[in-house]
Amino acid sequence: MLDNQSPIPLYYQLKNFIEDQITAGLWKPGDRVPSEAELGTQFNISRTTVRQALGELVNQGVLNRAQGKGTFVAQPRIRQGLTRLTSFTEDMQARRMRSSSQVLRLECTVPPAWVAAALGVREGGSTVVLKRLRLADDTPMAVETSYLLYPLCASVLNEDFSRYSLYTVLTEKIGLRPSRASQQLEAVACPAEEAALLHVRKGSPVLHMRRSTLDRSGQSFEQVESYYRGDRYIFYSELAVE
Ligand code: 16G
Repeated sequence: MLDNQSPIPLYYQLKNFIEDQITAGLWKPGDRVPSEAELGTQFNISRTTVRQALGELVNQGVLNRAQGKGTFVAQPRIRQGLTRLTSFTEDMQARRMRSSSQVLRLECTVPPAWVAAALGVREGGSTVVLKRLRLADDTPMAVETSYLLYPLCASVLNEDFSRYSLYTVLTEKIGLRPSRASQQLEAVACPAEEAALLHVRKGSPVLHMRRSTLDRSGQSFEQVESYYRGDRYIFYSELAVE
């Protein structure tokens, strides 16, 4: 099935073949991919060639390797636009996925310096901190820590965020409607604590984000720090000249 005479390298032809199997739905997320030896025999190519094809697909996140178990077709990633201000709950609803949260921390706290500066909290002043593990269809996707203005948001301390959306509670109970936000993201190696929560290896690539959310008057009421799984998310934006 691979063409020896083609100027296209054999490893690249095998890579295309595997991607075609996945696109056609013949190999499904979670399916085990044939071993290097099996693919080598099937296509009459060397194991080095097979290894190169599989290695590139692993690096691209198309396949996953599980130590001692083999190579598997990766779960499809969530494609998340970066232009609309939405909540995790809304994002999952739009994909017909079930969102849920584990509340890891909800209390009044003295915030880190970057939060205090951004929210205009005086030295020694407090914020409400809400740290959650966010899950989609029961799979851990992100760890989010939100710092909220205090005492304005004090009533959220009594809410059950394993069931309710923060943005819904802020809008309906406090009249704080998220209207604008600025957000930055960078790739980092996943710290140990977040790795355990997200079920990824410590040091694997994750997207570290900070968001500053403003209300209609332009006041920032929320500073968020999040770690999103690099193997489950693609962030994209559309660009135009001007
Ligand atoms: C999103 C936001 C987060 C916000 C949360 C509210 C990012 C990258 N994401 O996950 O800032 O706090 O939505 O979600 O910052 P909720 O209304 O579903 O609780």
